[in-house]
Amino acid sequence: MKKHFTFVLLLSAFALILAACGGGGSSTTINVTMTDFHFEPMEFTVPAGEEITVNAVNNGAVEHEFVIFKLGTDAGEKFGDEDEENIYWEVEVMPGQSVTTTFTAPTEPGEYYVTCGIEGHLEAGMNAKLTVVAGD
Ligand SMILES: [Cu+2]
Repeated sequence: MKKHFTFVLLLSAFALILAACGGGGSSTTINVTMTDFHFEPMEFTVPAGEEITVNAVNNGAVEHEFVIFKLGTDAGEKFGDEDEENIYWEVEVMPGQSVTTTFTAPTEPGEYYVTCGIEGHLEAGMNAKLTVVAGD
């Protein structure tokens, strides 16, 4: 009897750990911290076509952006005017500020390129990846 109880406890603990890690699943919330010059975390997974809440915090000393590109496009080696047409969605956050906003995730599953559109920030390492997965 005691053994069985321990086993159930272990299973519950395992399930909790899986839930805490997200189990590799998608989330309708993106929590991102921007610094000079980095996104933390650098990978996000969201369900296709859902409304996504973005909580973006800029802990840096300069303005930053979270720019999602259309599927199959990226900014190349630097962000320029020619990249504007490839932007799917973006938000800007002033230094020391935080912004909560929403956008609708793309309906097409895939890996979407994310960068900061402020000059020089892409080159400094501000890029990330948004993975869109098919919903239920
Ligand atoms: Cu930036």
